Amino acid sequence: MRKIHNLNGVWDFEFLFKKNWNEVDFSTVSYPEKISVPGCFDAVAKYENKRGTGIYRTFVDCGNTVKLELEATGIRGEVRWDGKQIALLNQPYTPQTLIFNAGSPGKHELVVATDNFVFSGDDSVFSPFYDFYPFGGIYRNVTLTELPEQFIDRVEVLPQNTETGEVLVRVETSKEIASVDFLFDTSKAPLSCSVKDGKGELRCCVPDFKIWSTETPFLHTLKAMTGDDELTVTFGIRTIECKEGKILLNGKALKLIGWNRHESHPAFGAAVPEFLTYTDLQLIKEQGSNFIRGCHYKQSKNMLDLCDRMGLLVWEESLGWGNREAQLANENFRKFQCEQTAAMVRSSINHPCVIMWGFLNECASDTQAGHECIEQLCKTIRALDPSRPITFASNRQQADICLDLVDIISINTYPGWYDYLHDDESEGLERIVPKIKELEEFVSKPEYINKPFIVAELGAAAIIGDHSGVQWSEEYQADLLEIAVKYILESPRASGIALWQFCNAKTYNRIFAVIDRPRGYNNKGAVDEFRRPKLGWKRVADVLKGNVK
Ligand code: ADA
Repeated sequence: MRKIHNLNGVWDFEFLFKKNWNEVDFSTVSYPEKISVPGCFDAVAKYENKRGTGIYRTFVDCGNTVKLELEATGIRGEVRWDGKQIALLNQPYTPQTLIFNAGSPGKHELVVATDNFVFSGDDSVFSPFYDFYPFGGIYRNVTLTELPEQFIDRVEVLPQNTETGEVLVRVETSKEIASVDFLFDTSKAPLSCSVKDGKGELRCCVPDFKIWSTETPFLHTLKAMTGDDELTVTFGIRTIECKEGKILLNGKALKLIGWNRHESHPAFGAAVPEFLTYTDLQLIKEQGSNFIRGCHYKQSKNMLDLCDRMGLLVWEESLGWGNREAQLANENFRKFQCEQTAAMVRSSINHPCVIMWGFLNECASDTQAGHECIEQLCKTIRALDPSRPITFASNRQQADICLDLVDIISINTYPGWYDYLHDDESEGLERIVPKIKELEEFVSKPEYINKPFIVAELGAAAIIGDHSGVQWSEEYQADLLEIAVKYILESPRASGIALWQFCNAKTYNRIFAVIDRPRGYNNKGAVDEFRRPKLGWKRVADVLKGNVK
């Protein structure tokens, strides 16, 4: 039988200021402090805004074959087991799963070194020009599972048909397993699936199934069993398709109204705890919104589990921001993008809340290198999951040459904000509807008319307490959000909008931050960084509840 060790808790810790992870001499590390896992070391007051490497240590009583799951760590680093390096870490926000022999049963040392340095090379995974902060630490859950000799590695359930309850079950196991039994929560007897070279597949109908939808987010479970191992996964039965310019959930056209949300909080950095995630999602649900774009990286398992249960719809995208042509042409960068995007899809595939995959926010999608890179990413995703539409948020608008590759056209636009620098606020607000109409006309060209269209970002900053009525005031932000949401609700062409953004989020202190990111924050949240609502938050709620005409 497998034995699961939850490794969240207090670990030994040392911070090496200004040292990269690969400059660490592990023989001299003395762990003078303790720190929480999950957590970001640079959200702890002492290390706030400092760059360096955090070295984390814990001990685990285990042995033989184990699976270590690190849900997310800082920018770069390594994992060491009993003093030896067993893996490199270079995919922030991406789950790392390591299966290895832990040695004989007893106490073993686990060390994770993780830094928060960014650099601007063409193959860099997190560049200093990204508009969100590169936190360091072990900022999501850590578990270690002792596996039986023959084990089930993963189980995927892809819903196929909401009338019959048909699903496609895919299983991966260790090599010697010849068959796996499956039991749904509603089954009377198990079904058997044969396995060859560690892979098996079965199409079947879930008995007495119930549909997953935003109003009735019903979840099923599937238990996979073999020899002395078993693994249970949760899934939902729903379909998602794009047809004639619309997005259909369970065959019905959707209007997506919601928010871009960063996993960020002053007290926790990127290690947003489950209770806070729940409060965020509850606010969004209660507002009447139904959609979250998880910008701009893979979302935490806690967040997706909650959205599954609450019936919120998610656009999940892999890490990227404003990547330039030279990066998109760089082989290492492309390899990194494909690897982390594949890891995201494999990790989130069973979540019914995820209704579309994305990547590379605002990249150079007006270039040939962009076309090649996006084509590779689409191929990578479709090979793993043909069931969900693909999109990316473009800011190249009419100059974009990659829209042929995706299922949904998504465009970021900031009318009334970046295009407007006068002191008569009404002029700025007058720009919103014409701008969205201009984009709608563009996506109504014959080659795009059958693809759904989403406004993936639109918003304005507001400083809580500023009631001047001009840019940066709560009133200006509220008016701008109201105009955009009202228009999208009525528009026959647009399938939705992800407003920018749910909460204020920490970004870098550098040139553009001095000009338009006061306090080192992106202040376009409709709630501030502590989740205190601005006027715009309430105004969108009123629009969605029909209280504003
Ligand atoms: C871009 C980007 C966001 C954010 C936003 C802004 O559209 O995708 O991450 O930086 O602009 O606030 O300017």
